Amino acid sequence: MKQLSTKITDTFWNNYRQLVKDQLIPYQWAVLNDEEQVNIQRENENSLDVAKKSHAVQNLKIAAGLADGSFYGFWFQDSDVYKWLETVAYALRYAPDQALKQQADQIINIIATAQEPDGYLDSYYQLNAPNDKFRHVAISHELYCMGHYIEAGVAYYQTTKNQIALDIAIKMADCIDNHFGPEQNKLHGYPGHPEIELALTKLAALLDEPRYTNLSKYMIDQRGTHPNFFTQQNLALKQHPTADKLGHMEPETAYLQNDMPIRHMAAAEGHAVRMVYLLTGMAHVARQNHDQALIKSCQHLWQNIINKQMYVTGGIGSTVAGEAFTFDYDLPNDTMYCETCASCAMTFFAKQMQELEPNSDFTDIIERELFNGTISGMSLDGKHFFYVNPLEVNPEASAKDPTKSHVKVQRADWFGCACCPPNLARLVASVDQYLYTTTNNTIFCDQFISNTTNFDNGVKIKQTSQHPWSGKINFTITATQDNNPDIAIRIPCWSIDDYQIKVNQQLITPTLKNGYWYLTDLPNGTTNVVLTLNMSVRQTQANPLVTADVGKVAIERGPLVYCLEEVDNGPHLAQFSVTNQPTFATELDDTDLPIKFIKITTHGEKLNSTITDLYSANQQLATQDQTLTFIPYFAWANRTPGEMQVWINRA
Ligand code: FUB
Ligand code: ZN
Repeated sequence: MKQLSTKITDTFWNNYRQLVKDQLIPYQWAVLNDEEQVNIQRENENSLDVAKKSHAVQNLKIAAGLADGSFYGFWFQDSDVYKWLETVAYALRYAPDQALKQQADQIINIIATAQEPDGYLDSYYQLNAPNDKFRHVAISHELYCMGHYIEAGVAYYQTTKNQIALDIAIKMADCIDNHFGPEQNKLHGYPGHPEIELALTKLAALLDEPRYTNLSKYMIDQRGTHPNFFTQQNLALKQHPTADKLGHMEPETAYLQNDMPIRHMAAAEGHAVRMVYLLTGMAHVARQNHDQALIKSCQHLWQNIINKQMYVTGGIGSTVAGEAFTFDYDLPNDTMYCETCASCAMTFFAKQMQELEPNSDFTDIIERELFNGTISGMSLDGKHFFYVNPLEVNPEASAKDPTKSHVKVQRADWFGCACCPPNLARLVASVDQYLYTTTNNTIFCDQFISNTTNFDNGVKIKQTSQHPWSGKINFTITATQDNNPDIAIRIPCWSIDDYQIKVNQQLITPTLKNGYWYLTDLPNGTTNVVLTLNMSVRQTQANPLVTADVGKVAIERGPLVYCLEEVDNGPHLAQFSVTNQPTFATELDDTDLPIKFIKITTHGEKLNSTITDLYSANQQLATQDQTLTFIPYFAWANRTPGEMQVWINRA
């Protein structure tokens, strides 16, 4: 069974999707073409020289022989253009636009011209080190860039049937297949930055071509084997010093997820985006190949991440050092990384896990990512971005403590390493792909985002709600053929103890399977289902092993995580606490932000900081009443810059 067409009718998500279509796509295009004056932020104290411009389109034009000049920017700059193209592919599905399509067709023609006859394309190597292709793949990002093109080419072909877009992708995949694999004359390697693995599975699925799945599987299984491929390439580089322009990298590390075969890995490790892109590819290969052992590895690492290494916002990556996972329960709130790309990656991974075996464990996480950790990466004007998504910010610390220089208080115009904005853009533009999962006999309703969707067996589902502000979700399900599928509706973990379902106005007593309620024996005609979820404000606690959160709570309502901001509450948020048995009030925010949201208030306490001594023994610190105002985490940093805090003390 297949999801044929989806029209999103949701106020919350249509606002974001229009923002991507009307603001972000043209803005990003202007930036990629160096036509927009942007102030590019230094990522942290130790980052390389600040970039002055993107130059990403120009790099491709130069590689295509259509312009003069030299390569500029990060060596994986091509991927920014490809992610833009992928976003356009999705946006054209909900907002057809001939001029935009022409722009995309033109860049595809440039990309086709830049591609070498054997399918290779990487403007950095073509312009800077044409004899050193695939000689230093631990660092080079050639496979990462081509992976991003393949994803874009597949999506653009699916939308427009542009054959050139698909042919470029096929030629790239064939080029990689000709160079990598178990055969004697090929490289027995895999990329430093996973991405190609998941891209190949998408191409394999589109073309029904097992060769690409096999190549992806080969790279997954080669990782962490001996002799170590990167070590061998490093040795060979000594004979070809020109290929070493990108510097040296330890060849066998947790950072690169190649210190052991991935099937033996007990915990997610290393660079967070790399780890989770790899897992996304693994889950897809595991499904395509019915590889039970690989499924087990995916499940194991999934459990490790969501139970021990994930922030309440859905963020992953606890340290700036290597943009990486650290160890179980290490979730510091003010030094973390929580890269926007890593939350996007978790969404991709969760979707692949859901496709393997539907379970609300996966779709709950997709919801957490969609409503919190991903969209916090973009301002409400669609033109400013966070790379790092903190759970606690003190502007003075960001300015003066070098270990917090990556924790920004305001979103930036752009980045030298600009992976995050286009990643978020492609996710928002493709959010319709996360609403349903279909198996042979069941349609799983995974997310509560208003839409009308047609399935290939004549079933139509219309979902309407004011979610995430209201918990009442209406489903109108129309079936017109015999042998109707079951309809399974997710009961989110945050409402599992208190929800109500009515079918054609009749209250029913539901039983759940893997977090879903099943409507079986769907009759022809129309069935109305009303799901009412519990939208009470929740005080969420962390496992006591998370030292950063001991004695604290996070405020949540429905799928949203909330936070305190200085602009509403005044400074010194660390002195604030919620009372033992707080009552929460909810009301519509009356500021003039472009998104209307529900804010939460409660009467809390603040430590009275009249004490002047740094330390004072045996004194009870006085407290004063303090109204606490919480706003959704995704909306923070859209007003006067200041402190922000997700976890708050409990009195
Ligand atoms: O290396 C390419 C991208 O740059 C990664 O995915 C991000 O984490 C950033 O390091
Ligand atoms: Zn990123």
